[in-house]
Amino acid sequence: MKKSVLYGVIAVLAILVVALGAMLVSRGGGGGGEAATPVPQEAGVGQDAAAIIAERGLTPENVVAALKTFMPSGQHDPFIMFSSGGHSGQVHVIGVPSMRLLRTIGVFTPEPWQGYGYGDVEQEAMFKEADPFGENVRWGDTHHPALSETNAVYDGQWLFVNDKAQARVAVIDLRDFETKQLVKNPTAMNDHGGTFVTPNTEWVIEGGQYAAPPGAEYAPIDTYEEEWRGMVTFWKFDREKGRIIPEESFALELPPYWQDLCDAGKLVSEGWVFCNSFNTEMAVGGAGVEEDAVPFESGASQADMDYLHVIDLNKAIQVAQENELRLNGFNYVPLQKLIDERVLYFIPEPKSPHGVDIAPKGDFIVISGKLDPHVTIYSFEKIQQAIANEDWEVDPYGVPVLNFDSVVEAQVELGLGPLHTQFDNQGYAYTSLFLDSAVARWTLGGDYPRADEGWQLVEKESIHYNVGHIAAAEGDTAEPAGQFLVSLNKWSVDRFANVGPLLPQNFQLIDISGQGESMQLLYDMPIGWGEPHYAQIIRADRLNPIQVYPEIGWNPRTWSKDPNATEIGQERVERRGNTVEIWMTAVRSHFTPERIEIKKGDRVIWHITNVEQAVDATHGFALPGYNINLSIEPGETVTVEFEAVKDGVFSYYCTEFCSALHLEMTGYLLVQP
Ligand code: K7E
Ligand code: CUA
Repeated sequence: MKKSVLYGVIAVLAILVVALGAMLVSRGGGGGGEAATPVPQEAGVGQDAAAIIAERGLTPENVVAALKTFMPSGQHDPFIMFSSGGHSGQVHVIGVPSMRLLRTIGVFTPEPWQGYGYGDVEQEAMFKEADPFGENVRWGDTHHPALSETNAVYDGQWLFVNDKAQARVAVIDLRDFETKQLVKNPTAMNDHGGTFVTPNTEWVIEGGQYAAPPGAEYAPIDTYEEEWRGMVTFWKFDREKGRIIPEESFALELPPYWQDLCDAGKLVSEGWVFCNSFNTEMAVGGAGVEEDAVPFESGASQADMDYLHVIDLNKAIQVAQENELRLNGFNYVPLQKLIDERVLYFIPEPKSPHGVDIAPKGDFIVISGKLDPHVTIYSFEKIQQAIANEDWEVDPYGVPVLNFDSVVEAQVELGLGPLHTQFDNQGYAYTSLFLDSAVARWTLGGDYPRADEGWQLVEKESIHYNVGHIAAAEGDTAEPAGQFLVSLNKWSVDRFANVGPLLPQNFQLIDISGQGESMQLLYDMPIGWGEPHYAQIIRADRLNPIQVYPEIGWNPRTWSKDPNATEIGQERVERRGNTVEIWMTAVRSHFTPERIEIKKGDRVIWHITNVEQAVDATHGFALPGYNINLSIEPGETVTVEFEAVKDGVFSYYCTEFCSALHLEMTGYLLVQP
């Protein structure tokens, strides 16, 4: 719809609403304030917009909000959001502004619809390679998705995400939206400050969280200051291969402060990395059991300042290349080296900070102290000055601590519990306020469009409730798009129908497009799959995924034709000793072969090729009793391997309703005793 037409419709509807006058029940803003009207809908209310508005008691704001999010059937969203799935271990792909869930990407947790983690030999190998310390872990706690960037702008090619629980990083290919690699960090048990990418995606940053003895070894708690350590890891990403190269990656040994989020410098600050930390008090907990112990929540919150870690990445790379120390086989650069070679600096930051976010031009670093009502803004230029002037003291480990007053640019009082900041294209920054349950909008100084207004709070929009991250469209890049912001709220309390005591989280869509106008809450989306943390929103036209694999018999892992690709007419079953190998095709509406006779104890290698080239013509393959479940997209070849440990008759069948004769798309595996 053309903008002028859209505004025309909005105007007409608004006039109708006003004309209806006393018939209307005013219920506050567009979704904010009180709960939505409980009036049951009658299907027969008809085509008359004014009658529907009256019947439902909608306000003009409600109507405008509905128009702004509505996508007529067949129309696509202009933005796509990649949201962490929290402890679902997955990534979720959502259209903005319609807030329609487009798909789930299986990442750290098996996902049945995609046949992810149910027999595909290459996926099994991928999971095994990243198994933490030999355990078969099949879930993850995804926190921060990171889209690949070129010149600090999303390029739509790759997506990374971390698993906080097990310190793992995943590589997702945005050609087919599939997970292609999982890596386990051998130096740590858990992480948090990842993933973030450098402006050209050479490095994927994975910051640590809870300090521990390096390599997840044992050391007594009274050795905390000497033996326990924090870390930040830089994973080398090879764009050509589309893989992280562990042999070229490295970790930095850090003091046992609890490193939290990181962000990579860009443009003027390219080559530098910023990570914050809390518990620089080095509290060791123990409340409730140990005498005289102080619980973490107060022990880690005593000091007024913690340390922003400032890392010279180019120097770090150099030092890592010369470093010989390996921890569990992984390049691990000792803290003393970082001090001697001037890789690492600290800056005091108030108070138990959480988010660190770099402004679009790379010139300012914004810190939110959870226990401080301000955001603190540091100037990259001043940081460089302070380093050049050696304007520092040292921390107990000998790391230079730059003088706070020398590097701070501004502090803006926003409210209670500031956490994370995003940016738009109008000179505004946005910060989530957890305790206030609000999103604050404030102006950036420097040479941003609203610099003449100074660094100051403009307005706050209430959200429901307890916002963690916020995601603005391309709002952490060098070219923010503005327009929309999603507030990722932890609690929904009364926003949705009661579904029992485990409540969904609430994604609230906010319109931030108004020039000098207020933000407007547009839409609530319940999230019933785990607790998302961060999300990134990319312009849809930057993505260019395939719809059908390029050739029949494609292997999505190697991104080439599979040696076991099978064409129609080449299907066969071969036996070598007690190994049975099957080359099968799938097409609407049959598998070939449809009967396979083997013996108990046989080793089975089974290749299936979907020979379709039609868009959306996916076939599933379920083999009950053997825990095998595949999704074979058009053109794909998948291989499963198993031992026929159970005799009997097993019906394999297609799980995707692919045609009128889909139910006939089946066959028998006969396993002789
Ligand atoms: Cu604030 Cu893991 Cu980024 Cu949750 S984190 S909210
Ligand atoms: Cu193939 Cu149903």
